[in-house]
Amino acid sequence: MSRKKIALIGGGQIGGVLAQLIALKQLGDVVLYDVVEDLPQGKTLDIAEAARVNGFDSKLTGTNSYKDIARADLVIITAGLPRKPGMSRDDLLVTNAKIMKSVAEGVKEYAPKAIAIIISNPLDAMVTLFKKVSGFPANRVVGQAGILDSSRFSTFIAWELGVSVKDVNALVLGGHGDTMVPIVRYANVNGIPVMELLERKYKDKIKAAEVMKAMVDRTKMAGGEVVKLLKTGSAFYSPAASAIQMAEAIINDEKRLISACAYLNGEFGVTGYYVGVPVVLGDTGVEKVIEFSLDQEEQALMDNSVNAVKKLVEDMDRLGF
Ligand code: TXD
Repeated sequence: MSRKKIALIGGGQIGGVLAQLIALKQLGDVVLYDVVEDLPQGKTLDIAEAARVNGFDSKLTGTNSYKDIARADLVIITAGLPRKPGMSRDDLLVTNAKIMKSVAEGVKEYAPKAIAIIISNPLDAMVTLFKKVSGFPANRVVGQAGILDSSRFSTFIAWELGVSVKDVNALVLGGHGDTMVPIVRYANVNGIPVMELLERKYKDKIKAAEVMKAMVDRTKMAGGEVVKLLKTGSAFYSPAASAIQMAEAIINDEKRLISACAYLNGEFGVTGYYVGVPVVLGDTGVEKVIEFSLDQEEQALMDNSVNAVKKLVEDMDRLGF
């Protein structure tokens, strides 16, 4: 059996970590594409030269030509600028939309059967644009945000409760922006509701609610917190790790139920937009969107987040993308 071919479009911070993780996990052979000359060649050479030490056989190729992504099974797209301190993800719209349009054209021409995972920001709009320009069916175009946002929320809960994050399940839905929706009601540690654990810890419902609100707020702002510290770019280790979980689910047909930016056809009251929702990921891409009942408050937060996504997509349309 030959290895899967995984094309990474964008060889910056996230692209580099993606290439390394794919090799370490032997998920497939990597083609790293970037517009900057020599950059992808240099990164892949560096990673490949550690093959003996890390013990992998994956092949890594760096390129500035779309021809080299021909017939890729999976394409992971990080092309585009990251935020600088003080910027919102939405501030990247115009620059990154131009880049995403050219990427979608390249992928459409050379890897028309691939499944595409989009990472570039503003995420929900970039996924929408890739789908529009590539003409790929909706199940083969998915965005990464929900795994990372959910992982951030889970991490803060684990720190607060002093338990292993491996036992924490906490889902974040909605757009990948400041309006994202951490689902508090179902957050649990091995099935035990987080709110109950907080109430027992603080012996005070109001204090427990305040602690949860602080974790929810930190989750929503977590990307910005890293940007502020790094000063020259945004988070890259955790977004790469999150996209790799999606790549593994697709390549190994794992049917993982995770939060991802998927096309909605009436689910959660939304039609015709890409938004973060629970999906089942397998070897055909998004196999199912999983719906569950939101309570009134959650639905209001979801509606607010969907409206923010709609506004961004409308702005993009108005700008002619
Ligand atoms: O969870 C998430 N979805 C995210 C998304 C979490 C964090 C950051 N996220 C976004 O990913 C971020 O806001 C950016 O839009 C992307 C990529 O972030 P990264 O940190 O990897 O940015 P870099 O290091 O600047 O890398 C971007 C690369 C860089 O090497 C450019 O030369 C390249 O993109 N680039 C292009 N590649 C291909 N084609 C074109 N046209 C192009 N233009 C620039």
